[in-house]
Amino acid sequence: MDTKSKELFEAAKRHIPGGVNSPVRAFGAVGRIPRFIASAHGDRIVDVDGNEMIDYVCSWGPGILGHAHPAVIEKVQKACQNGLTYGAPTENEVILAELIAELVPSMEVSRLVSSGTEAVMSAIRVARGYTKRDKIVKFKGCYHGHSDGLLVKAGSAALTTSVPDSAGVPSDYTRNTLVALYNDKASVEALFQANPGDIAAVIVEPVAANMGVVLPEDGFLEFLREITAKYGALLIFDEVITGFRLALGGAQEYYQVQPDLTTLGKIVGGGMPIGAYGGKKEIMDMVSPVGTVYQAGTLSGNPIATAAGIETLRILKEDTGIYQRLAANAERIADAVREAAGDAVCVNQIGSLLGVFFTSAQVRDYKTAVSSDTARYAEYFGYLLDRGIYVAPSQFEAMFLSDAHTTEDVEFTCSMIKEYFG
Ligand code: KE4
Repeated sequence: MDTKSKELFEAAKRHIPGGVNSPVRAFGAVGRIPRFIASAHGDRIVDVDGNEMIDYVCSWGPGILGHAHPAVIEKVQKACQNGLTYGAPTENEVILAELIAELVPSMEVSRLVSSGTEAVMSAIRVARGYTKRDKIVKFKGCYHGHSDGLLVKAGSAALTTSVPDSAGVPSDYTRNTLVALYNDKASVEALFQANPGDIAAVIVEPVAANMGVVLPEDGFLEFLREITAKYGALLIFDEVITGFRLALGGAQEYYQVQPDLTTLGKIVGGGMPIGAYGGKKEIMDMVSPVGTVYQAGTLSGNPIATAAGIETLRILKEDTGIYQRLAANAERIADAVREAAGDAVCVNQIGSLLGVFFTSAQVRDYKTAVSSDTARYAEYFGYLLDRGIYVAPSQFEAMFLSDAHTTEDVEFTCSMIKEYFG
């Protein structure tokens, strides 16, 4: 039953584009009315019609501890008593920057912003300022937020031409964005050979989680580290999803590959709007007011968001057993899908991230990801939703686990998945 969601959706569409403040929330890819959420605690979310669901979206990643974690809420409520924002430096920002540097050693110096998009656009600007080069390399199927220069995908000319995949982005803004293929070393090599001395940076999701979940093949990340160093380009790990999720130190700890710059979002804010970018002091000293790369933000590092971020990272730091628990639950679900669906689906899982692709191909890149049957995924989504299980409303997103997912809820999820594939 979704009466109230339907009413709210109609009202929302009168004053908000598509009725949502972020496109994926509109459930367009799955052909259902989006559920308007009223509350969330632990691994459950409750919509405005009172439907309680087990949540595997976790707000697209921030919710690694589960919703409304008491200690985080307590810190946020306490911070609110002292005002919401000052537009001036605070102790919390020092504490969070120190925590980031401790947990992600490559981020010796970092700057807080208010979203992952802002973190990525700023890191790209720093890379260009530091190398005095204009071109950047991204990978088809990787998403790095909605800044103009990154809203591109390879055109039919494949790797070396890029056309904007959003209206309103002048082609001039994307001519410096080159597109390679994930897990395809030759495609990266070709771009460097065609643009020697012009590439400022390669930006990559160390685990791609925006074309569904696609893992880096052995040696791919190490290859990116080597080729960027060889050509004097910077390596940027976009860890907005993987940061503090794949390990306490993110994908760079998990894979033991150290980038020059890292972008963070989601978990670093504990559910409040925080993004961050950072790297070696030598590079980050490019950033104003020290250096000549300008970047600013009214609410950057505000006391409420930093209170949530600090408490979240503190809990993760104190209980690293969480990563084994998260992986065990994700593996349990991945195995259940494989067992039930056989070779009708490809399941990619790493740590607490998993992706279920309706294709018999082994999904290793954009091409194999888009070979999936999205209509079948929509049916799978609806079947689970109707039984109180809320997974991503798009084939090309990830399923997220939190530390609040109970064994009982994971087992129920597995039983419903098995019933679906029946
Ligand atoms: P935000 O600006 O949405 O905070 O972060 C952008 C971003 C940057 N880098 C990566 C790897 C990301 O996954 C994201 C945003 N992720 C999407 C989910 N795939 C956010 C959900 C949404 O767009 O509503």
